Parts: sequence; structure tokens; C-alpha cells
Amino acid sequence: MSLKSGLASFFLLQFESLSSSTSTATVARRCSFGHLRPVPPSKRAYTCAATPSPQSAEKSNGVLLVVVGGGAAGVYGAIRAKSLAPHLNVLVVEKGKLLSKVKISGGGRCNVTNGHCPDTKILAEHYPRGHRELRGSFFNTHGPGDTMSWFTDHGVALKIEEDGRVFPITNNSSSIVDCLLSEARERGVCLQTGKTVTSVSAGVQGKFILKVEKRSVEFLEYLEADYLLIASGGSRQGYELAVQLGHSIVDGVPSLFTFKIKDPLLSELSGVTFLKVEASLILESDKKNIPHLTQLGPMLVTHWGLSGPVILRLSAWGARDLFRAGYKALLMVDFVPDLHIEDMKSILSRQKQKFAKQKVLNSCPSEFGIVKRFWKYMLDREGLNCDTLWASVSNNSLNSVAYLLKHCAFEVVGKGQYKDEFVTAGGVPLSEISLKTMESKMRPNLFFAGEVLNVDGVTGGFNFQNAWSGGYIAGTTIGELAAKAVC
Ligand SMILES: Cc1cc2nc3c(=O)[nH]c(=O)nc-3n(C[C@H](O)[C@H](O)[C@H](O)COP(=O)(O)OP(=O)(O)OC[C@H]3O[C@@H](n4cnc5c(N)ncnc54)[C@H](O)[C@@H]3O)c2cc1C
Ligand SMILES: *[C@@H]1O[C@H](CO)[C@@H](O)[C@H](O)[C@H]1NC(C)=O
Ligand SMILES: *[C@@H]1O[C@H](CO)[C@@H](O)[C@H](O)[C@H]1NC(C)=O
Ligand SMILES: *[C@@H]1O[C@H](CO)[C@@H](O)[C@H](O)[C@H]1NC(C)=O
Ligand SMILES: CC(=O)N[C@H]1CO[C@H](CO)[C@@H](O)[C@@H]1O
Repeated sequence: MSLKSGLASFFLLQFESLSSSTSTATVARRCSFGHLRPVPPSKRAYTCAATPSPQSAEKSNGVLLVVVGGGAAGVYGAIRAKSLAPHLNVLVVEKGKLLSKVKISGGGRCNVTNGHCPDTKILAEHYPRGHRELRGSFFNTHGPGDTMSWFTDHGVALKIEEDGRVFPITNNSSSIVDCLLSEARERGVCLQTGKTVTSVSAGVQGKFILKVEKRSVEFLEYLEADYLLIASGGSRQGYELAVQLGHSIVDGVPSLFTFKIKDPLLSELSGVTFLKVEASLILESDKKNIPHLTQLGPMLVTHWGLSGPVILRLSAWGARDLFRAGYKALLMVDFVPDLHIEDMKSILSRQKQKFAKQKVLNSCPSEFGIVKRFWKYMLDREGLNCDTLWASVSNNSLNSVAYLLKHCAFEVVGKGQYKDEFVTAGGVPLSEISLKTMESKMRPNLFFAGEVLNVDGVTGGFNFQNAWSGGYIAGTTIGELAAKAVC
């Protein structure tokens, strides 16, 4: 075979450049996928659950798809490709454990997707990076409903919670992991763990030559792939592979974090939650203090500052600007977004008349829907003694309290960690791939899916949905190409 000689010279080149520590590594073995020879049953069990029949192997000429990364996008994509082109050899190379993030997400329950967005245009609005591009065919081809059907059809019952998050009915992410892995194995997808794809280069006839290493032991092999799906998540190594194949990378910055707030009084409120606030972020670069970003929803006070959906969404939409600003900003919060300031003033006035002989602390107007601890905080910030009687509070002070409730400023001094979900903004720019196929515009037969792309969503299952949709579309394209090539 011609590729044999082609590879030989490639190996030579590679070995010459190897450092002494790796030069004793297992001499590069050709992946058995190059030629499909029947393997003894014992070995077969080790490498693959199912090996294609010699007949289909002949037909396929040993055509190989290598998937870099056994996360949500990689495994889902591998299954899809294999289901459309059963003769295609599909190998998933995973450096750690398969589907590890699926396993730990949602506190072990797995927030599979978000079930509250039947309209794909609205769905796309949950992606600070990607909202424009994902509006079209991407979610129409395979959206949350399709993902939910897929899992249901494969025996995993799901439920949608009130806020739209979707979980397996078992409350156990293992249901999702087991389903994907058994489906992959049954279809004959080969799953290899503990191996890292460390570099890639162009081979003959548009093929890809992948260098695969094990970290702990001395191990090195080269794979020659016809199709390559990079689904390496936010890993730096994955970005390097993309660069080696001619892609650019948008620098990664953290997304989905909490805000550290400079305010000693606030920590006393730790644990207080607000069902609905309107919060805006103002950065120093914003002209005339016009808010940069505004979000409406629940917020919660933590030991260090503020968290909750509103804050996480602001962190995601402001990820790049906040990074640039060194995580220094002003946060303006309206604690009673449903009431007009004039209405609040009259409510406070009435309160003053009604409770004239009572202490202000003991009778916060119920219309504001705030807890006593927070009311005290507001009075403190306004400089009102909590023991003051309503009767002796000046109209001015009342107006100021109303104003403060609607325009409460907090100084953001840093970013805190949100341990429930973690994503990076950045990756391969969407302009460099076709979202209809997930194929690279730089190089045919190269595909990307999941977090490796410059796409990230707000909290609540949207990041996984990007992985499912991208994996599915890439798998569909590869499967169809491979099936066509046989005919
Ligand atoms: C703690 C936590 C909780 C989360 N919770 C949620 C949630 O509730 N809802 C939600 O939508 N999102 C959640 N996310 C985000 C979500 O996990 C990711 O968006 C999603 O996993 C991305 O899928 P992926 O397949 O693109 O990448 P990953 O799941 O990151 O998979 C990529 C895989 O590639 C492997 N890999 C990378 N480089 C190489 C290489 N060179 N060779 C071999 N293997 C390689 C990695 O080891 C990894 O297993 C959470 C993330 C974390 C960390
Ligand atoms: C799953 O978890 C939710 C929320 O914690 C709970 O309300 C529900 O009862 C749990 N279901 C099962 C079957 O344990
Ligand atoms: C989830 O399921 C797995 C496998 O079925 C089981 O081992 C594990 O104990 C379960 N976890 C919980 C929290 O129930
Ligand atoms: C304060 O406001 C009340 C109600 O609006 C009004 O009746 C009263 O005259 C005001 N007091 C002063 C000192 O302005
Ligand atoms: C990102 C996200 O929505 N995470 C949530 C997943 O579900 C669990 C509940 O099981 C929440 O605690 C997480 O915040």
C-alpha cells in the first residue's frame, strides 16, 4: 500500500525529532484500523466491542474516523456517524475518562439540556458566544427536543423541571453515561481511554496523521484518519490541534462566575435570595455610565458577594469585557423591578402614616417582597437608625430608600468561582466552520463540535446542548460522506 511508504518517511522524520526520553518509546505501531484484520476474540474485547465483518471491512477499505475527545460532543457524534455508516471504523481517543463532565454535572444528576426553548431563535439567545450564528440551521437540525427524544428512544426517561432544566428521571447522570456508552459499544464504536492525541499533520490524499501518546507510560503510535472530529472541549491541546491544521483560536477567558463585592455589610446577608431583580453591569469604559448589560431574574447573596442566575448570565455576557477590566465593575441592582419609583414612594408614605409609632426595622412594606435582614441592610446603607420610629423619618429619607431599592450600587472587585458549571469563552471561531455540516472551511473532512468552538451558553443545560447538536451534525455529515464513498 502506498500509504505504508508515505508513513514510513513520516515516522522517520518524527523519530528524529523525538527527545531522548521518548526515543525508547514503543516504536510506532500502525493502527490496526489501517488494515482490518480479524483479531482474536480476547484482543477484540480489549480494543473494540465489535469489529466490522471482513466483508464490510473490505467494502470500506478500512476508512477511519478518529474522534479526539470522549466528551458529550465526541461520543454523541461518533454514535451518529457509525449509525449512518456501519462499515466506517470509528475510534474515540480520550485522554482521561469518558463523559466525565456529563457524569459530574448538575451535582451528579446531569442537566442534559434546557427544555424551555422550543423556538430555536430564542434558544440561540442563551449563547453569549454564538447567538448570531446558532440562530439558523444549527438547532433546527438537532435541538433540545431532538436530544430529549434521542435519549427517550434509547431508554432514558427524562423530566423537565420548572426552570426548564432537564434531568434523567433517575436523578442519576449514570443513566445518561451508561446509555451513551452502551449504544456506542453496541454499534461498534471503538473507545480508547488514557491516550492523548498530541499532534496532527496532513497526510497523503487529504488524510490526517495523528500522533497518540500515553502520559505515564512510554507509548507512542500514529494513526492515519480519513475523517477527523475534534471534540476536545476547552482543552489547550485540542486548540493546538486546530492550529496545526490551519485554524485560528479566539483566546479563552472564563465564563460563568460569581461576583466578589466590596461591602462588609453584605456578607451578613449571606444566604438571602431574591426571586426577581434587574441587574446591570457598568464598566469603566462605558460612556456616561450607560449600563452595559442588563439581566432579570433570581439573585443570591453569598459569603463573598453575589451569585444566582442573574449574576451568572451577566458574567457570561460580560465575560470578555470583565476580563479586560480586570473584573472591576459597578453592578446596579433594582430589587423591586415590578414597581415604579413613584408607587414605592407612596407605599412608604402610607407605611409611615400607618405605623407611625413603630420602629422602621419592624415593618417593611410587604409590597417590596424583601426579608427583614435585607431591609435592615437598606436602612443601614441609607444611614437610618433601625430604632427610629416611622413618624420621625423625613420624606426625603423615604424617597432615598425608594431610590436605593431601585438603584442599589455594588462594587465588583473580582470574580468568584461557580462550582456547578464551568465553561471557557473562546476556541475555534465559528466563521471558520460551516454550521450546516460542522466541517472546517480550511480543510475537508475535518470537523469540530462542542466547547472546542467559540461557543458558550449561559447556565442551565445550554452548554451540553451545544455539544449534542454539534456532535450530531458532524456525525451526520461524516456518516453520510462515508456511506456515499462506498456506493
Ligand atoms: C463541573 C461542571 C459542571 C457542568 N455542568 C453543566 C450543566 O449542568 N449543564 C451544561 O450545559 N453544561 C455543564 N457544564 C459544561 C459542559 O460540561 C461542557 O460544556 C460540555 O461537557 C462540553 O462538551 P464537549 O464534549 O465539547 O467537551 P468535554 O466534555 O470537555 O469533553 C472533551 C474531552 O476531550 C478530552 N480531550 C481533550 N483533548 C484531548 C486530546 N488531545 N486527546 C484526547 N482527549 C482529549 C478531554 O479529556 C475531555 O474528556 C459543566 C462543566 C463542568 C466542569
Ligand atoms: C430528584 O431530585 C429532585 C430535586 O432534588 C426531587 O424533587 C425528586 O423527588 C427526585 N426524584 C427522585 C426519583 O429521587
Ligand atoms: C447512580 O447509578 C450508578 C449506576 O447505576 C450507581 O452505581 C450509583 O450508586 C448511582 N448514584 C446514586 C447517587 O444513586
Ligand atoms: C411628606 O409627605 C406626605 C405625603 O406625601 C405629605 O402629606 C407631607 O406634607 C410631607 N411632609 C413634608 C414635611 O413635606
Ligand atoms: C448549570 C446548572 O444548571 N446546574 C444545576 C444543575 O442541577 C443542579 C440540581 O441538581 C443544580 O444544583 C445546578 O446548579
